[in-house]
Amino acid sequence: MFLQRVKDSTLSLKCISRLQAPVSTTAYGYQRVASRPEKDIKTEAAYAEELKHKLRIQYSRAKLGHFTQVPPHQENTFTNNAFLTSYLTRFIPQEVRESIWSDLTRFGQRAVTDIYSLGRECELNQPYVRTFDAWGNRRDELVTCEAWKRLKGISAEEGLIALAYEGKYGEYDRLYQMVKLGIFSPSSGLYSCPLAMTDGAAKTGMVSTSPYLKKAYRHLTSRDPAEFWTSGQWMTEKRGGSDVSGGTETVALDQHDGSHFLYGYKWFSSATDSDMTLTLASIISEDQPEPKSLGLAMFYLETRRDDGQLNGIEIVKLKNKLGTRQLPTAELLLDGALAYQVSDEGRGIASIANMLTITRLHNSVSACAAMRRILLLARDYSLRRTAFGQTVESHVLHQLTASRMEIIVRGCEALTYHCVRLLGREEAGTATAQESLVLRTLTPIMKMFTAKMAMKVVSEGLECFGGQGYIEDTGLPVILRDAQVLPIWEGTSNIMSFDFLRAVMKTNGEAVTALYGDIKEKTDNVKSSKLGSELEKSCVSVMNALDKLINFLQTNPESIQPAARDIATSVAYIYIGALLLDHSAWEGNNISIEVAKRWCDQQLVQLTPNQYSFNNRSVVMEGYDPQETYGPMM
Ligand code: UCC
Repeated sequence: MFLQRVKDSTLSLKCISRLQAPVSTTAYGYQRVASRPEKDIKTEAAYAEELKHKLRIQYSRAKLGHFTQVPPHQENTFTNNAFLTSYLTRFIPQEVRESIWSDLTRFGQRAVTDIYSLGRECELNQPYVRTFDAWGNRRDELVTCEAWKRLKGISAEEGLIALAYEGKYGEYDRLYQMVKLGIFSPSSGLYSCPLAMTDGAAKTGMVSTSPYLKKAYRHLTSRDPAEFWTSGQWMTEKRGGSDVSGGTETVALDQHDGSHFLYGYKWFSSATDSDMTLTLASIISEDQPEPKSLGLAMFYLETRRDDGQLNGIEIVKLKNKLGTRQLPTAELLLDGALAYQVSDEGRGIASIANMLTITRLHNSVSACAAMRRILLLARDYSLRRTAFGQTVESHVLHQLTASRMEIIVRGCEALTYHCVRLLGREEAGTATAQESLVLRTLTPIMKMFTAKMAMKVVSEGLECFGGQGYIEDTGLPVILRDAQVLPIWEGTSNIMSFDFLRAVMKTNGEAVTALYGDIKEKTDNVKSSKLGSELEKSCVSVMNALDKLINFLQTNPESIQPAARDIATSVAYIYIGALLLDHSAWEGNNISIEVAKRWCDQQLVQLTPNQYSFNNRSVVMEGYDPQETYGPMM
């Protein structure tokens, strides 16, 4: 009897193990159970169940089924980006390309292997502050994971800041650096954020005569991890995220030896572990306890003293953010932080604005990179995932949806890398006056437009994964959560729209003339190219839209404030149209022609004139009753 039972159970175990049928992999890697017909499996399963019942075996594996989903595979984000590689082939001379291409290709692979793992580790081991030790001593120790520290070293070794300042490739240095940063950004666990501010500070140091900033510049642009510094940009205070001049309360007490002690509260200090920072304060002295009306000055400070202690800084708390959780963003109390004035009094905002141009460019590079990342993942997944009997990529509606996303991303990449190219030319001294004006005018438009599109494309991208796009441990939702900072950080969309108007006003309209001339030149060149007749209609659409916009600006000065966002958005659509046409005339293949035509077929002018004079406040406030509010939201 006993022997019979052992024999039966051996049989049953064999049956169960046979249920784990061999799995084969298709060309695109999705798995299927290959060898046995469904009928046999059912028979064996039923037989095994019967045996288990008969032998009174209590334990059973949960019935999870045989199918598992295959995750998307990561592609080389450089070599597999058809638009960017074509763009660089066009604009970077062959001898420079030969020198940098292998580095970008290698880095593209690294970004989806070891760097990706480090970035993911930063998301899974988020920073925290150990405010006090067990004995009640104030420590303010910011604890970051090893991966975060390693990413700092990698940033130095890979020259992610240095590349822009080494002067090796002249006007192509910036493009090379920003392409590399774009590869790094979506894998970097948000280390791209401290790098943005570091780059901004390096640029400020490059153009400054201050010995403090000169010293900092050497560290910020170093390739040696032991020497490399990152910088913060502590601009935001409780009263003012956008209104910096009206909201900065920090004061700098003059020590009459060239130094100041800063007292204030910085409300959003990202990259709290930076080595130095640039910040703003009003100057006071013992004889002058109230700030003078001159306005803010810019200050340089190192975050730690020589003994390693924080420099008159207390980390009050780390922010509990929707995304970018890998990044330590803190509220900081400045309680006598030793700092050095590095701009004239009243020139603080104008000086820190140098930094803003760079950080806003980083914002756009990150926006493009986030969109490209989700598109590449969705593209790969569509080849592996089967629904309704077909792979997802073979459904025509999916193809159209994904192609629309691709066109938006190409438009954003065209605008962003065009601005990068102009910056590179400006820094190398080869830009024309018109190019510098165009760069100043397009920077806020680029920042606003790419950030907004990133939210749209990344959200749509998650939808390509169905429910999986909503599941945290796929590593997908973090892309959306992190992208939401892009329209907010470094100036919201409305502030960017006003910054565009600021550039126009400050140049008495010359900026608009420069943009007009630039767009006209591009479309004229396209019309006289080999593809002129094919692209003629799209060129006319761009110029008609531009004329309509300029006519509106000239005839509706009273509407310019409420229309600021629509104006900025229209400029983005029109300028990108010209860029894509220009590129398709150069490239000449069916895909780039289709992309350019489809872009220009959209409504390029986004003005809504009859909305500007309406009392829009009344729409918003209808139904608001202050008597029926029940205390602050906690
Ligand atoms: O709040 C934030 C935290 C968000 C959440 C963070 C979570 C972690 C994120 C990590 C992500 C990776 S971020 C901070 C957001 N705030 C800003 O970015 C500031 C937004 N505000 C602006 O951009 C404003 O437009 C200001 C502060 C730049 C300017 O305001 P004002 O006071 O009205 O300035 P003015 O008087 O118009 O300009 C002062 C001078 C002028 O120079 P001069 O005197 O020579 O005429 C301007 O021409 O500054 C010059 N200027 C510029 N120059 C102003 N803007 C620019 C510019 N963009 N480029 C060149």
